[in-house]
Amino acid sequence: MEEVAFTMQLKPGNVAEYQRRHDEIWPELSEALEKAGIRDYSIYLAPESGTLFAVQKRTPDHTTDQLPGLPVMKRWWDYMADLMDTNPDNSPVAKPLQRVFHMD
Ligand code: RM4
Repeated sequence: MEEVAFTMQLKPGNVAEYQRRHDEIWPELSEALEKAGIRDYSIYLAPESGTLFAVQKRTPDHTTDQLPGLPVMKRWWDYMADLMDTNPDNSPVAKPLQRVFHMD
């Protein structure tokens, strides 16, 4: 499985609400992410900057490129848009990270 990592950005003052919404993540969204081939997905917060660091594994046959077209993904991004830096379509601004070290 490939592993990808990227950053997203939380707007100031939204940590508790961001945490709450993820604690109550919609089961249909988790299911859609899983169905798209995402596994072992974590998001970490750098509290001093509000930068979110996401890391996830993807199955070899993943279909994550189709996620932006799914109604449940769009609804979730609309719902989260007040808390995060977003693109014009309300998807979060996600900046890919380059792996510079790995140890098994
Ligand atoms: C995030 C953001 C991501 C989504 C996760 C579950 O805060 O919306 O796109 O994958 O929630």
